[in-house]
Amino acid sequence: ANKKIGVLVMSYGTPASLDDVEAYYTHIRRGNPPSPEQLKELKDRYEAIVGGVFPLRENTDNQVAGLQQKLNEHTAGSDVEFVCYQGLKHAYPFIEDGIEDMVKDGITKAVGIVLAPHYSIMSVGSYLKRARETSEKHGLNISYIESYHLHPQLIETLANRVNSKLELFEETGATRDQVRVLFSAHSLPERILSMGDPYRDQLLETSEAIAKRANVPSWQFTWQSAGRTAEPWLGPDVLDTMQELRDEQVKYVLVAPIGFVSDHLEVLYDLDIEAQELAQELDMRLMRIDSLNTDPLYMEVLADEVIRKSKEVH
Ligand code: FEC
Repeated sequence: ANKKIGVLVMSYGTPASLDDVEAYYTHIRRGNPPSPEQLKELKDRYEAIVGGVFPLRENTDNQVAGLQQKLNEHTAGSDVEFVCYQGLKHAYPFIEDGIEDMVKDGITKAVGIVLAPHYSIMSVGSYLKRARETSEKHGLNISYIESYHLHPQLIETLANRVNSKLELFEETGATRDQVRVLFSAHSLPERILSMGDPYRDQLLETSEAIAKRANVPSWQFTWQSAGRTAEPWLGPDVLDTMQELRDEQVKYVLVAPIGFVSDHLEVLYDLDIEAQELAQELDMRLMRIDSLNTDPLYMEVLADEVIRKSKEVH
């Protein structure tokens, strides 16, 4: 291959060890260290998910390797070669490191994609801002995929996951319309709405498309994992939604965290531990769809977006 195209694959990042949680948390808080209580609370949550292992690191590594492999399959025999680099938002290798590694390797053209399908100025927008600043400094020609929340294969694989859990409910005696499907995503501060941010609308579009494709009779959208800051965050939170569903006599709930693509703290703790505990208290049966991780269809979505975008980089 004589045309090398760099692919900056961006993801949230996770600490390397429990000792690293303080530095990670301080980075998320834009340089403000957490109080000892806040730090303990976060460390406790990490310890609760599989004894302090940080699954997001391995999942991101595997996703990047999976995308590289899919891209190689697509370009076999052509003169183009894609080379993936990781760039993390809050951990090493940072977004800036990923770009600098490309430049060191002599790459002049690149595509950037985030392992999160929905655009918000506060999520994907901030990844792209940092990538742009660093690539401009180095004269790297790079184009970005901003969102892919309605990619047909993304909808297909998420609909399959919803369906297989609905079938599991049916096997245990519930009818399909007795199960309320809760599509969820990471909350953000409410002020994004007055900024005209597309995040909420894109999440609703993904939810609707999955519900239609999987023939989901009963669903709604809810937020989760809101930050611990003073300003108002988008609601209702999943835990409040579950309380409301109890009042509506809903007994079966399937949560589908469509804003996330991996198993990590916000899924393994916030849903599998915290929401699951509440479900027990409310005498509710709660299941969640499997995370995408290295799902071949998800790898195909990423490869398709990267290849399409690479044609715009001259
Ligand atoms: O498993 C892991 O180690 C990391 C799990 C993790 C993911 C994730 C994804 C998103 N976040 C988003 C927005 C915010 C905003 C704040 C914020 C704070 C935290 C904290 C932890 C954390 N986030 Fe996160 N997020 C993950 C983890 N997040 C830990 C700090 C403690 C806490 O508040 O719970 C608030 C920052 C501030 O104080 O100003 C805002 C969004 C996503 C989904 C999109 C993406 O993946 O980029 C949006 C995974």
